[in-house]
Amino acid sequence: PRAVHLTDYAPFSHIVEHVHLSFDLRRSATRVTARIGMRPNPDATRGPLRLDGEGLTLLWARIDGAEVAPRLDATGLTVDAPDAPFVWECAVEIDPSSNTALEGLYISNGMFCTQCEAEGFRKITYYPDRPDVMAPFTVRINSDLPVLLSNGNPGASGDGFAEWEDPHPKPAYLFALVAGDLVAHSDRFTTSEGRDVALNIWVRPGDEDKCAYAMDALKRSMAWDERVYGRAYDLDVFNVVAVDDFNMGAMENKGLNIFNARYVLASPETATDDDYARIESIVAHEYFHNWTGNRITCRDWFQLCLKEGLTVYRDQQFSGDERSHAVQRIGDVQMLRGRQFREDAGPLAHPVRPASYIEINNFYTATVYEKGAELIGMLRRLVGDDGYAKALDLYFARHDGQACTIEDWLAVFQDATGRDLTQFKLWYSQAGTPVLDVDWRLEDGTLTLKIDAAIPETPGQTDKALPVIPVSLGAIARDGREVLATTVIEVSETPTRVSFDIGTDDAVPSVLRNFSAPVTLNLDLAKADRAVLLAHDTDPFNKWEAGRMLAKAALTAMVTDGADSDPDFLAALQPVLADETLDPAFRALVLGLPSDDDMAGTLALAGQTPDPDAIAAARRDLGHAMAVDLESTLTALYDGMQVHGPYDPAAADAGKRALRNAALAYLTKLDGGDRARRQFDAADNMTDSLGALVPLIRIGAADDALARFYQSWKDHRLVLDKWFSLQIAAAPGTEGAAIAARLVEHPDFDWKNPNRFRSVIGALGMNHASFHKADGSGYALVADWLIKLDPVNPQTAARMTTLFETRARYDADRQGLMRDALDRISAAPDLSRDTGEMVGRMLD
Ligand code: DPP
Ligand code: ZN
Repeated sequence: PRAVHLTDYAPFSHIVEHVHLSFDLRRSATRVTARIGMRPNPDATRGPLRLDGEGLTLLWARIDGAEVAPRLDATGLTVDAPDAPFVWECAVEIDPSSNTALEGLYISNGMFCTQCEAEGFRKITYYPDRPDVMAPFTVRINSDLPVLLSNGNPGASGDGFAEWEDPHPKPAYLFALVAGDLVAHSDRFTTSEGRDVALNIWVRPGDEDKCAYAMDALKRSMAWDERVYGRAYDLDVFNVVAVDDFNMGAMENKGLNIFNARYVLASPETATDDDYARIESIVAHEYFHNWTGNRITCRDWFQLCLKEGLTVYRDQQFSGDERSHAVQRIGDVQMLRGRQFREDAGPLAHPVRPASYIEINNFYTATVYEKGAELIGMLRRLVGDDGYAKALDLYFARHDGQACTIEDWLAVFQDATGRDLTQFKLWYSQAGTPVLDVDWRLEDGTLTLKIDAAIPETPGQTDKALPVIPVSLGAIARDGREVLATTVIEVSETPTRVSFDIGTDDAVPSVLRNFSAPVTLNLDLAKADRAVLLAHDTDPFNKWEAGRMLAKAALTAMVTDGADSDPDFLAALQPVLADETLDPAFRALVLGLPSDDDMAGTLALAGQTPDPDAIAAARRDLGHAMAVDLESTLTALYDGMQVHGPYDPAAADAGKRALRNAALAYLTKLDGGDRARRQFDAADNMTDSLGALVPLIRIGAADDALARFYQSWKDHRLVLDKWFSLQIAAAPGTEGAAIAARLVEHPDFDWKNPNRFRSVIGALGMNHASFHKADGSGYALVADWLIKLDPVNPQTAARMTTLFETRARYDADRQGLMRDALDRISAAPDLSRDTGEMVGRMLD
């Protein structure tokens, strides 16, 4: 397959003025008739009309009413068209019932639904399937199913049909259609512009009692976007549909968002606090796309971060405002490090704006999304809050209705603030996580920092120039006073030297506050100095980070030198955990240890070869030492953080449950599971139920609880996903591989459902010691199943190959076994373009 290059962009030959689609829905023979008004594009080179199309049976085609015979090939058709405005019409037949790839029009549990981003529309009809072709759509759906939905506002409807009209020009990737036996949870919202909007969350009958939280999150998102960005909703209806079979999290189709059911449905009995938080952020994310993505879209798929980085940034801001900025930031950074830094350090590293791709679906990555969001945060730090607000106003005013580029985006910042962003722009084109080596000295009351910056090599990129890096810093005296308030410096050359008069030599620098840039920081601090920051830093991120660095140092010493658990670390933790002035959610984060995968990456970055068994053992031993050493504090937290009254998913109660359950996880190492079993028996919500079940799984004492959990929830898909995934992901030792091998035989392992597949095969990847089991059984099982899934659902298979992206970290034996697994996948007959590209990059 050929690669597509950013530099090859050319505008489409024609302008699409209007699209009308008519669907006769039938399970295995749906007929789609299109009538599309077009005219030559004065800004493009003249040529025949080329339309994308895949897997379509063309029944007839006409131009201006006269039958034509286009030249058909595997990826579309070509036809000569008049050098003047004309109407293209065609009818195609497609087979939704055999569409297991879940791209285009498919059937999930009897419901017709679509997924068009990025290039699924070409599986519905012939069309210029590219984001810079925007047009208003009208749609007619003919079907006996009771609920028929498409984008925009409802038009006429009656027995067996419904019409929809979307006045806002949109690219084809935002097209959506849903038809099924659905019920709505409905509400209304009046916008700041006075528009009365009908809100509906459509679900399968029986699920309507699980929509209230998503609806609440939607209304709060609508109000927030008006308040913070001045953006109001622009249609009379906003529909959300929950679908069981879905490759991604959710999709922002104009006026008709389609969601993976797991990110909509929640009740206290079935969803955890984390599920609620994720529902809130994804509902917000998709809603915010209405302006950042839909009203202003991307010129081409290389610009994906234009909508995704910005929209992730906006949803993170929203969640921070609704909950806690500190807790949100720590969670976002954990995710960034766990997924994006890992990606950036391996064979799949790519710039936030890639320069080429074979299959665009492979670039919906942590780099595009999460690092893309970090770039927005850095821009804001560089131009200030007012500059950011002015730039965003200009962006919406200047580009509404357009398909834009990163150049357009940066130009609004330059024009609104006068700031030259040439050096900043390097962030978009260079892969790799910059490393900052910081030397510091404190003499005569002056704190001096020397910062060396470099970006490691990544595939296809060796010599890199330094992008400007905003580094936020302060200093804390050893008696606990802040002696330097937060200041942002710009590292634009290497080395960069700065000094601050802080009036004391008895202080500790606090560098990269609030994680002001997505970089790796090497700053040599003594343990005692880190303990000062853990106790006193006014920046909550760096307060947490100080504890994390102590934990990593302790674990590293245990793994590499066979050291005992570090008593200084344990002593430094205790007062923070017991500090009643600190948010329980924050304290829960302080109590968490770095994951095995995080430790493996940390050791690899330090030039060592991580031993998965040794890492797991060190984590277990340190956890046990924490339990013993902190037992009275943990017991007090367990008893004191109990939440009374009806379940409320909001941050305050969720934080208490998080801290209480974190304490329980440690105490379970000491009490043989007595408390956990009692909590499991008494729990009236899923958070407390799993808060007890997971520690029991970890100590190998959950057989009875798991059996009861299965009996209670075997008919509830989303909860059963948890049952599958937790017993694999939390399995002690290296048992996860054998448990996964057993669970793939379970009658409820419906492997064609992406959520279920991920909750078994993906869950094994979340159990580091089991996936990397020395006999290679973890790798082999994943490879077997990816080979099996690939012909059925290439997108989900390709995504999961990333489990192998860390191969280079490990010892020669494991590397060989992982290569064998990749070789086997690569040799599979008729491997998809998706998986082929991913495996190819990893085997290069
Ligand atoms: N555009 C979707 C999202 O990020 C993914 N396809 O919400
Ligand atoms: Zn998005």
